[in-house]
Amino acid sequence: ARAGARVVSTWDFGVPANRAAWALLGPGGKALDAVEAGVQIPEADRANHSVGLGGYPDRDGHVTLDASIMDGDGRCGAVACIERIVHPIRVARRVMEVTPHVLLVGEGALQFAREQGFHEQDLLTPEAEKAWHAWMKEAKYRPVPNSENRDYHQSLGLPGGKHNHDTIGMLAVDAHGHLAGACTTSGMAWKLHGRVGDSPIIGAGLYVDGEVGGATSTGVGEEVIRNAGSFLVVELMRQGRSPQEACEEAVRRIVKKRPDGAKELQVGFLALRRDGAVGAFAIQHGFTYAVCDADSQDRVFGSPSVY
Ligand code: SD4
Repeated sequence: ARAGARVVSTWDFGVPANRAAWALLGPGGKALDAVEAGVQIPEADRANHSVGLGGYPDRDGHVTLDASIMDGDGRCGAVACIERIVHPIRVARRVMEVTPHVLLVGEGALQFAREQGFHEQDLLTPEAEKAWHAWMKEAKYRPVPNSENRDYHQSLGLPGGKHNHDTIGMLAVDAHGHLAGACTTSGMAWKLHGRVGDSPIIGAGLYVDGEVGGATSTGVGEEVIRNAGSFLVVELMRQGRSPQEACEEAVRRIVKKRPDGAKELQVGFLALRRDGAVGAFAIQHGFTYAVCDADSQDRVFGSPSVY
């Protein structure tokens, strides 16, 4: 039997994002439209330092964004290292719909966005700039994963540090049984200019197969790319694992490959099977995800973890 519509997303900031997605899903809208609308909430939120506007810059002061979108029928689009556009997810969808390509990067992605009529603006907020200057003073010149950045943020006395802010990955199934997913981030704070994470890489930060389900990830993108994480989760579900078992196996594979047991790293996976079943698993304690359906719009769950 087909379950009703449902949308899930990473972290507690997924709650308002899910609500925006639900405004379309609830009345019978398409999963693809819902996820595109939902992730635009954190993209436009200045107080969120790991997605879109207000995101922390790279070590040279550029805010560069990564985003991808995928439909259950296999269509997908993405942009990586794009600057000056508040809603990279909308550009990703245009890449999917009006070009023969899947992924546009950097200057070329910005040029395409301009041609498509997107408005440009400076994405570096005074607050993010202040954090960048403070980081430069410490002169470590070392990128920090967003999941570790919380304490750092708090130590600077900046607001927002108490929350688990990171990439938003969102997966939805609509009332017609169609699946879609979206993923968007400003990536790792203080990263090298040009660094691309997992979020815009189809199969790493996001993967959706309408016959099976979808998966998305958050945390240190390099580890997710190395292990083709979201594709792995979906393939494991195809082979019969539950969404929970699939997320756990993908996390354990990352941990197993690290000589230090990934004690310092955070990676979390979130999966939605086509029947609406949800799973999540992370390396570190503290990963949360939000679930929204006809029964309840703003539930947040703590994911189980290795540590
Ligand atoms: C990335 N998964 O770009 C994203 C977000 C991040 O620490 O930086 N997490 O790797």
